[in-house]
Amino acid sequence: MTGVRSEYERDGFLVVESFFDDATCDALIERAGQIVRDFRPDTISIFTTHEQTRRSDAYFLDSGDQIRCFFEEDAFDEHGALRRPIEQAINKIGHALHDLDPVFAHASRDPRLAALAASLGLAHPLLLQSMYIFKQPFIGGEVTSHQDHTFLWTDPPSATGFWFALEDATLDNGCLWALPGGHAEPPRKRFHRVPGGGAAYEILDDRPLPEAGMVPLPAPKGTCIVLHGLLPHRSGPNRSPRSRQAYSVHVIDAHAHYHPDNWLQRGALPLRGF
Ligand SMILES: O=C(O)CCC(=O)C(=O)O
Repeated sequence: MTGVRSEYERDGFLVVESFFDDATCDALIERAGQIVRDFRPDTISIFTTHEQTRRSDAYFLDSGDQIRCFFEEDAFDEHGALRRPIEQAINKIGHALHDLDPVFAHASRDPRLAALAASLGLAHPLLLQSMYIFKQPFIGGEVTSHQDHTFLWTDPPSATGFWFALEDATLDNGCLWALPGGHAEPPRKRFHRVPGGGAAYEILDDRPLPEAGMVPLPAPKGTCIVLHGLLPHRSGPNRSPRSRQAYSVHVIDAHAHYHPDNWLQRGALPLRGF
């Protein structure tokens, strides 16, 4: 077993600095900026992982095979007007950048990523979803502790995240936090579509995910952090004047069963590997 694989299997995450060079990070930042500048919202959809407010609207639920922009919760004033230019108001873009956008597709299918996945024992990875997360200055929302398996459920569990810092991620601007070894925790809940429309959490184990022992993962620009699907992880709000832009791609195993009521469905868009 390689060193990185045993480290990943022990901790449930792996930090690989300097995975992307500055030019790649800058190209992704530029492309995301263009997508937002081209965005003409006729639907206001806000992304939050706070339980009480997660929106299960059609704009979100139908984004598995689309490129769609979701607003920050704090982007609007009490009258519903944007407080700031749209480029500084978007929380994230999801969820098929890796298939539909040439710049993101190129980076997502970097052969070095395929090699990293193979070195961690991921035998048949398929690229299921991608997200561009802005973590905007001053209003960047918190992402509460969660297990990615909750959202990308397969039997057996196989969701694995590849998260890239496109700018320095620090304690001040909302870097990731993770619980070393926490991937041994059983799944707490499953987010899935419900009959009649929408999606909801099914509680499987009502114990909260452990917070004690979580460590910050500050990540210089270009870092790749691999996250096991059962690993509790989170990120804090960004109240600093600097954004913390990141890109993430989640893969599942081709031989695992992907549930037909998972919130993320891709219609006719085929699932492909690296
Ligand atoms: O970038 C963040 O703040 C959270 C990302 C995350 O939870 C993920 O990619 O699974």
